[in-house]
Amino acid sequence: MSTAEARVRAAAEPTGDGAASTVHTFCRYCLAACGIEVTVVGNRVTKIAADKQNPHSWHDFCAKGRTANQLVEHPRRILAPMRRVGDSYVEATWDEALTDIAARMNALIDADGPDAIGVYYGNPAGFSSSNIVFMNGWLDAVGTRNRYFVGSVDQNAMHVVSEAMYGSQLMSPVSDVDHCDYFLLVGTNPAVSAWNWLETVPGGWRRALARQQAGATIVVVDPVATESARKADVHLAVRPGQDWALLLAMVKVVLDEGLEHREDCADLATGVDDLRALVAEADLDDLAGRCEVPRETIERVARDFAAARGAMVVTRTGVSLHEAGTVAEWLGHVLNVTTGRMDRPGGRRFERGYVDALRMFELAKVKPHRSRLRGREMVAGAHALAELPDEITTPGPGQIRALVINSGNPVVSGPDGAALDAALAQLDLLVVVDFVQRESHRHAHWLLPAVHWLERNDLPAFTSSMHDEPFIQYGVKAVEPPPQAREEWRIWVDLALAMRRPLFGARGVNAFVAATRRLAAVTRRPGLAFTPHWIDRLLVATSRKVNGRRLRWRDVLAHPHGLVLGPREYGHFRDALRTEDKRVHATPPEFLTRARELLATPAPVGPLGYPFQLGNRRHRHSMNSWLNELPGLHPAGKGNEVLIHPDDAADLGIGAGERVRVSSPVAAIELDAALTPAVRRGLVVVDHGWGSRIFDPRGGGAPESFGVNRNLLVGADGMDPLSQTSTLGGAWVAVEPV
Ligand SMILES: Nc1nc2c(c(=O)[nH]1)N[C@H]1C(S)=C(S)[C@@H](COP(=O)(O)OP(=O)(O)OC[C@H]3O[C@@H](n4cnc5c(=O)[nH]c(N)nc54)[C@H](O)[C@@H]3O)O[C@H]1N2
Ligand SMILES: Nc1nc2c(c(=O)[nH]1)N[C@H]1C(S)=C(S)[C@@H](COP(=O)(O)OP(=O)(O)OC[C@H]3O[C@@H](n4cnc5c(=O)[nH]c(N)nc54)[C@H](O)[C@@H]3O)O[C@H]1N2
Ligand code: SF4
Ligand SMILES: [Mo]
Repeated sequence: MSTAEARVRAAAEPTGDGAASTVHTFCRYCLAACGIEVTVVGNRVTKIAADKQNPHSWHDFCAKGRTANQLVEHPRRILAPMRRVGDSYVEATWDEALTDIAARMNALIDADGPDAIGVYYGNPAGFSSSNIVFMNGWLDAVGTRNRYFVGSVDQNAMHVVSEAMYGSQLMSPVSDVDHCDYFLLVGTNPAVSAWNWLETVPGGWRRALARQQAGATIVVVDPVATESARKADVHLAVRPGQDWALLLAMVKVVLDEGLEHREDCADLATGVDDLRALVAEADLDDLAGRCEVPRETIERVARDFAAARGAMVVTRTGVSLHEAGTVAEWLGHVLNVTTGRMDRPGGRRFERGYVDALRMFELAKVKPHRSRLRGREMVAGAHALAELPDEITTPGPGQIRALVINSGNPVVSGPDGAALDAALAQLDLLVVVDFVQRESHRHAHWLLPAVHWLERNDLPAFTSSMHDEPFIQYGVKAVEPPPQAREEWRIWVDLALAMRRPLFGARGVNAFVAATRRLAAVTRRPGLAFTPHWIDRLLVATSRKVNGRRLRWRDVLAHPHGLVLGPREYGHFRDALRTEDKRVHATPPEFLTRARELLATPAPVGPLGYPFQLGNRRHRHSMNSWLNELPGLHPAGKGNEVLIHPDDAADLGIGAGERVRVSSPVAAIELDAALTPAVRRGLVVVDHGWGSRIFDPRGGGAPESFGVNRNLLVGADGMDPLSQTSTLGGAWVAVEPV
C-alpha cells in the first residue's frame, strides 16, 4: 500500500480510541458536490465543515451537507433487512432476505416473463456510480424492460433535446460562469438550488453575482420573484408554462434582425433554415401575449443577449415540468447555438471528463422498448413514472408484479401519488432499498438497509464530464456503516447470484465474482473479493491523458481535497458531437412539429372553477421529499404553506396565516396562507416534497409527517408528449378559505 493510500485508509478508518480524525471528501446530496471536511471520533461524525482546501468545489456548502450525519444517525433508520409480517416488520438476516426475494422473483419470471419485475430509481442512485452500474447489471440479468426513473419528473427534457441536437442523451453543456457577461436564467432559482442539473458548477450563483459586480447582466425568468430574481438586473415574471413562447420570440428577434452568429449557423449547425421558416410563421405580439412579457422587453433582452461578449441561456425544472417543457428547453439551446455560445468563453462548454462517459453510456444503452399499455418509447433508458400505476394494476402479459424502489419516493415526488400508492399495495412483492421507510415504502414486503454516502467510497467517473472544470476527487467514506447495512451495488450483485441470473446479461461475470469471494474466504483476505473499487482503478488507469500524462491511482489518493486536472478547455465540442454528421441539429423535426402545434393552439386556461395556477418552490434546507424531517434543518413541526398574492388573498377573503383549501379536479389539501407580492397574481405557490410520512418499522411508533404533499393535486394525465415529463409545474387549482 502506498503512503498516500495508507493515509486515506487511516483517515477513513475508525480510530476507536476517542481521538478525532479528519476525512476530506465531498457531499453527494446534490450535484454541487461540495468538498467537505468531516471530523470523526470513534465511528461517529462529530462535525462537517466546508473543505476550504478543495480546489474546485466547496463553495456551495450548505446546511444539508453540514448536517448530513443526522440522516446517518436517524432514529428510525433501517439497520437490518426487515420482512413484513401482517402490519409490522421483523428483522431478518441477509441470507433470508436474498433467498426469499430471489425465489419469489424467479417464480414470477418463470410464470410471466422478466417484465413481471420492475424498478423505480431516484436521484441518489445516479449520484453513486457503483449503485447505478450494478443496478443496471442486475436489471440486465433479469432482462426486464419495466424500468422507471426520476427523469420523467425532472430532467428528461434535457435528455431528449441533447439526443436530438447533439446525438447523445448525456451530452449536457456546462455553464462557463466566470467568463459570462449575460446570464439568461430560465426556470431556475440557483440561490436556493445551487446551480446543478446535469452539471456541477460549484458556487455557480455566487460566481454569477461576482460577474454581475464586474458588469455582467443577470436576467431571471420566473413567475415568482425568487431569491435569485431579486438579485437579478432584470426579472421577467413569465406566465407559467409559456417559456416556449418567450424563447421563440427571442429566437425570432435574433434571426429576423440578423443578430445570429453567422459562422456557427452556417457551419456548426444544420436546420437553421427550418428555424427561419418557423419564426416567420410566428408573430411577436402573439408570443408576447402568451408569455405576458411586453414585446419591447423581449426585444431588448434578445438584442442584449446576442450582443454580449459571453452569454448563456440556462433552463431547468421551472421549464421542464410543463407541457411545452421540451420545446422551451430546445429553444434555450437554440438561442445558445444561434448566437455562438456553444463551447465559447462565457457560454456553455463541453467538458470531456477524465473518462469518455458518452461512449460508455452508448455501450450500456438499454434496448429500445415501448411501454405495454401506452405504447411510448423509453426516454433515457426508462419509462415515465406516470405510467407505473396502470402497469402494475392492469393484468396481462408484461404486468409488473414485483417492484424494487432504489432510493426514491415517487408517491410524493411524482403525479397522482394516491393512484401509485394504491397500485403499490397490489404488488406481489415490493422491495425497498433506502435508509428509512418513507411514504412510497409503506407497502414494502422487504426493507433493505442501504448505506449513506458518508459510509461509502465512490468515484463518480460518469459525471466527470459535468464538472465545470477538469476535476477528479475520490469520494472516500468517513465512517463505517452499521454492520447489517449494505452498499447498494452489493445488494444488486448478491441478488443476481441468488437468482442465478447473469449480471449484465453476460456469461462469466457471476462465476468471476463468486470465485473472487471464494478466494477471499479461503485466504482470509477480504480484499481479494470483487468490489467496484476495481472498476474505479481501471477507469483511472485507462483515463484520458491529462497534460500529456496518464493519471495514476496514486495521484488521486495523493489529493484528498481533489485535483484540478488542468484549465478549462474549449474546442472539443464539435469533435465530441455524437450526431453522424458531427453537426448540431438545430431543428429536429419532432420539435418543429410540436412548436407549430403550440402556435396553432390558444394559450391554455384552467377548467371552470379552477382559476389559479399552482407553482412550486424548493427549500434551501430540504432535498425534494427528504431531509424535511431533520431537526437540525427545520424548526420542530414546521410544514409548508401556500404563497398567495395579497390582492388575490383580499379578493378571496383570506388573511395571512389563515387556513386555506387548495383543490384541483383530482384532490384537495389544506395549509396556511402566506401573503407575498413575490408571486404573480393568479399563481399560488406550494413547496414540493412535504407531507411524506416516515414510518417506524423497528419501534412501531406512529408515523411522522410534516406539511402536505402538493403533488396530490396533479393528475397523471398531464404530460409533455416529447419527454413524457409530468406537468408537476402546471396544475390548475381553486383556492378558498377553510
Ligand atoms: N411539484 C414538484 N414535484 C417535483 C419537483 C418539483 O420541482 N416540483 N422536482 C422533481 C425533481 S427535480 C426530483 S429530482 C424529484 C425527486 O424526488 P424524491 O423522490 O423526493 O427524491 P430522490 O432524491 O429521487 O429520492 C429520495 C429517496 O432516496 C433516499 N436516499 C437518499 N440517499 C440515498 C442513498 O445513498 N442510497 C439509498 N438507497 N437511498 C437514498 C432518501 O431517503 C429518499 O427516500 O422530485 C420531483 N418532483
Ligand atoms: N436546496 C435544494 N437544492 C436542490 C434541490 C432541493 O430539493 N433543495 N433539488 C436538486 C434537484 S433534484 C434539482 S433537479 C435541482 C433543480 O434546480 P432548479 O430547477 O433551479 O429548481 P428550483 O429551485 O425549484 O427552481 C425552479 C424555478 O422555476 C420557477 N418556475 C416554475 N414554473 C415556471 C415556469 O413556467 N417558467 C419559469 N420560467 N419558471 C418557472 C419556480 O418558481 C422556481 O423558482 O435543484 C437541486 N438542488
Ligand atoms: S447539499 Fe449543500 S453541501 Fe451538499 S452538495 Fe448540495 S449544496 Fe453542497
Ligand atoms: Mo431533480
